[in-house]
Amino acid sequence: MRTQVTIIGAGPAGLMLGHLLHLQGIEAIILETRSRDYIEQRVRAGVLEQGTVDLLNETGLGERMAKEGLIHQGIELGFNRKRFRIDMQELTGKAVTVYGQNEVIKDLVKARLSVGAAIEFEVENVSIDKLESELPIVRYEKDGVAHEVTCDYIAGCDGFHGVCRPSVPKGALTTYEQVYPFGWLGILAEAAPSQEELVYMNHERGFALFSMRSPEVTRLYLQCDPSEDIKLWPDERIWKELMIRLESEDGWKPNIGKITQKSVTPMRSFVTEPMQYGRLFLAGDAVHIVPPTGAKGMNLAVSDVRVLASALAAAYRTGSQTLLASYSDSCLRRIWKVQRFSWWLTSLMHRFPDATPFDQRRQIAELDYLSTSRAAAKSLAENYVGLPLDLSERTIFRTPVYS
Ligand code: RFL
Ligand code: PHB
Repeated sequence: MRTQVTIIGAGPAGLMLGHLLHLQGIEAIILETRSRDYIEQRVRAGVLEQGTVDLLNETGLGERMAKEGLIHQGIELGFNRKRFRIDMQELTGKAVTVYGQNEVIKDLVKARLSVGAAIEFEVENVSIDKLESELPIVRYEKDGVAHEVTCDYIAGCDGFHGVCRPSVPKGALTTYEQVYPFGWLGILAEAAPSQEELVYMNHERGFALFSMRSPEVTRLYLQCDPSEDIKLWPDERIWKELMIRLESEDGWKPNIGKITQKSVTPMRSFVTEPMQYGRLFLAGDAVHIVPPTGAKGMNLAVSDVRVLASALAAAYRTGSQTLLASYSDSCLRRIWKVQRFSWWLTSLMHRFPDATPFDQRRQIAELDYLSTSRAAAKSLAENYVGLPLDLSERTIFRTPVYS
């Protein structure tokens, strides 16, 4: 089979890339190891930056999000059983939208299938070859039958455990990584959110997060050991711990309901550079991971493929590879800022096992500063709602421009 772009992975990166390429008249096939049902039910991220929301709206995918998404103009942070609010709307003029990643996936899959564009689910043994040539090859099996796709470009959107990044010859990529000594135990509960905005709580027993998915469903997280055995956490233990960590002086606490999903996620910061090798372009979790504290993973995946789609479109339109050649540098500059923010918020809100009393006092002082300084609150807010994506940005050093 011959196509223009082979996209490996039907997560937010792969599906959004397929959608953007389709709008440019570029043909692509998406290969995915899991079933449609699996990727549409997989519970993951929930917070969309304004830029992600704008892109979904501008490309015709915003209808259900407009009805079911919850617009959040602020978030709350807490320490010492007190909460304070960061008014993102007032500080930046922007907001975020709470809409499950799996809902975005459903909208993207539906849009793609409705125009008859290809997604192959439940493929096996995917491999990539001839990355340095102008016609790279992708091989896979489906229902026991071997297939070979020849294409112009391969997009490696196959997540952290995918095959694309490990297929690049050793020495061509450099990895930067930090693994955290904790993870998140996350639950979904059939309980109405007890307040409208998210609460990030620093507690001496560990971080806790109050979030939501809909007016009927609360999403909650607890800092835990990265290898925590979920079997040791019956529902009663989870609720007891959540109440201890979240309950605040004013009496606020989450509503309790039936737990419908439970999982433990370890946390890491990870970047591989560059994001290109020959005709292979890596995007999303395949090339970078952020700890979930800043709610950035899905948004970064979407912003990568936005840059990649415009570079591919330029290559097909003009024959010039210039934008493709600068894809990695353009993305990495923003990715590292988002890495910095995600690491900073993670470091601020979690208890580290080796933290000294000095470290803890410093954390509390920083939270106190955030709650009293407009400059500090604004810095948090502008990162949380999403840094601008400057598609024309090319130079690293220039006169500072502050907005
Ligand atoms: P994905 O979503 O992992 O998709 C990769 C897809 O590739 C498939 N695949 C393959 N397909 C073909 N061949 C192979 N050999 C393949 N190997 C793998 C996989 O089945 C999968 O379908 O990566 P993508 O598209 O880069 O998207 C990244 C996001 O999913 C991820 O960053 C976010 O979910 C991270 N994240 C959050 N991001 C946010 O923006 N806001 C949040 O609030 C947020 N919260 C979270 C999160 C991630 C979490 N977990 C579980 C990791 C909360 C959690 C708990
Ligand atoms: C979520 O609702 O899943 C969520 C919200 C905020 C985060 C991370 C995850 O920072």
